[in-house]
Amino acid sequence: MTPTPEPDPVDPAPYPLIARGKVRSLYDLGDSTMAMVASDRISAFDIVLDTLVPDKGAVLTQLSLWWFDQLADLAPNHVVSRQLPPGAPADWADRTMVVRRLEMVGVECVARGYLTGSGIRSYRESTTLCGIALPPGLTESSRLAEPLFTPTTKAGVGDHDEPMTFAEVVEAVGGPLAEQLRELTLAVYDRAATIAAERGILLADTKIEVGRDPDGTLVLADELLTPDSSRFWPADGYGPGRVQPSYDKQFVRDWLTSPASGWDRASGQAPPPLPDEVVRRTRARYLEAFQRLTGVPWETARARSRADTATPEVPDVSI
Ligand code: Q0T
Repeated sequence: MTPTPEPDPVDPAPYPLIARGKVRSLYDLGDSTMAMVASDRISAFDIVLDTLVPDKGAVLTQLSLWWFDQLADLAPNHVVSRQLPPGAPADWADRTMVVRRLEMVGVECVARGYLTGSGIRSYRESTTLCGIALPPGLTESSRLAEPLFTPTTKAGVGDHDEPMTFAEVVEAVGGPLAEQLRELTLAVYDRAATIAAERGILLADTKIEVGRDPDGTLVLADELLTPDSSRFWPADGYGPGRVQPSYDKQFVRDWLTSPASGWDRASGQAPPPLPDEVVRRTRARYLEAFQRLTGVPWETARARSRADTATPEVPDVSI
């Protein structure tokens, strides 16, 4: 399978680059707006791989936009337009949103409904999570009695986010904002978990990025409720006491840790390129997650996105 071209960096860069994350980039469009462009890059074990997954950036962008619509009554979001900005490269189609520039909140806002990843590690060490005491007897993938706000610091590139207690969030941003962040994060989790459950998917946890507009209103930013920011588990086959298969990355992880890859995670070496078969199956999982959640097949959604975002024809008024 031929990977789609890298969306960024584009040479020559059409707009000034503001920020580059592992898989998304932000470009300055002026007037306090930015283009957020999602690449087809994929990470596994916290490493960005050399192999691209065709359409991943577009699928995750369209999924974020769908979630922003689903949650529009809970909070405003940073999306200004789905139109490609003038002069944008053709391969930005479907993977780009125009967003407003906000003052970002310096806390990673996480909600968890199940205990996994750093959550179960913290529980095993201290029976607590972000300073919250948990009952005994919980295990890997246990459902929590109620979803928890488990904020972390925003680490720099290469560093790991550290859990914060609620008191630490209060120290960092003040009591009123800390309360608002907890309330919004849990409201987003509750709504999304309900929608996902109706479609046979468990939302184990999610991380949201929150900004504030000039009057202080909280605004949902970045991507929302994608497999890169959240853990989605197939509901059938769920059971506590074991690690659940990842909806999207399981084929990648399985192959990288199998003898076939020849890669040793502990070696510090870059992982080898993924075989076409692993790329194809991983791409199919992203498309399946998109269709299961939104109810719309990916090809249909892409056709609609193209129709909605195409540069309008200038009417021909000449005689
Ligand atoms: C941001 C102001 O690194 C990041 O993104 C990489 C693409 C995270 N990040 C977000 C912002 C946003 C957003 N989203 C916004 N609406 N306004 N800053 C900056 N970095």
